[in-house]
Amino acid sequence: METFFIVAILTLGFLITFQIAKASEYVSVIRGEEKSRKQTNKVNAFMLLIFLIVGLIGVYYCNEQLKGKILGDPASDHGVLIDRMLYITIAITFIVFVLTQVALFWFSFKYQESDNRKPYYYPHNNRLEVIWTVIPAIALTVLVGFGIFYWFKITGPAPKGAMEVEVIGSQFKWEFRYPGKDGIFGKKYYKKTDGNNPLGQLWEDPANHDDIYIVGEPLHLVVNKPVHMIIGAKDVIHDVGLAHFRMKMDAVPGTPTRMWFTPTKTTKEMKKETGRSDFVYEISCDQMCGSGHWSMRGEIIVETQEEFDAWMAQQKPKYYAVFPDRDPSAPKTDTAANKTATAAVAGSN
Ligand SMILES: [Cu+2]
Repeated sequence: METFFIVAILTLGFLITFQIAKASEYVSVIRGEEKSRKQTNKVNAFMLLIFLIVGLIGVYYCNEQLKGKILGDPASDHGVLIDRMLYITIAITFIVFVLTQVALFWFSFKYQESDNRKPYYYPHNNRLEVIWTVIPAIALTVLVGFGIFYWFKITGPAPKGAMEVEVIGSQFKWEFRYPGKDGIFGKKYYKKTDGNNPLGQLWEDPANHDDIYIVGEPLHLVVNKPVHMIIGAKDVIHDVGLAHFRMKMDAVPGTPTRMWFTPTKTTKEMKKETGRSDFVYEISCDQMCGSGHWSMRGEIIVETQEEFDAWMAQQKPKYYAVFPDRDPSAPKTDTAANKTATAAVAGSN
């Protein structure tokens, strides 16, 4: 039904255009070809001027309308740099945009066909060609240079003492892993991935025994402490989108990617700053990754070190969920099954 309407509308549009063209042809025959052409030319020149004025007012109006709807100040150190780069780019391109558009439409109006003026044939000028090639090339090189500089900073080595977090995307959720007290991520092997071991952790690696696995709950970060994200994916390409921090990085299966930044405002501070009691930092998927792409919205809580430590103290390593009998905080029951499981794990070590 929808296709039928689209075809009907397109056919109707074509017919109307065709009829108008035919009608104007008859009119020009009646009025005289030359006179009619000159008149159309005048109308077109005037319309171009109107287009320029309405267009510029439109640009200003859209800007005013959407001003308050952008995200507000960035909440990370790199975000400040990224925003600065964005505003410099917007400033330069805006000046070029206004100058070229005004020149384009004003010239079309001002130098429209006139009986008192003869067009001057001016096909080529090397100097002009060089000027309008070299100046944009230099401007773009500077802008791209900024981008590359920040890219290397963001994807380069994180400062010493940065918090490490693994962020894994899959259809359609985010999973997080902290390296635990030893600060080392245990080894993984994708073939070990199953319902009980979502990241494919190798339990024989002792570094895995204290790794904290989080799913379906917010990621916790510490304010003013750099965080180094090691990013991966299990199926298709996803993308870690952290709009409030102005950070973004593809999550690629089989190829870990990384980025680091320092959150500069706690969630509580952002609630105050935005005046929204329901404010949360969001992690989105910025890559169209399938039918449930929209549902890959996760949350991040930025808090003080004390709050983070208190939260972390409540988390249990995934290892203990898989081998409950090895959990030192669990009540000890010396059953036969328990002994067998312990022996099996000890054997695999
Ligand atoms: Cu995704």
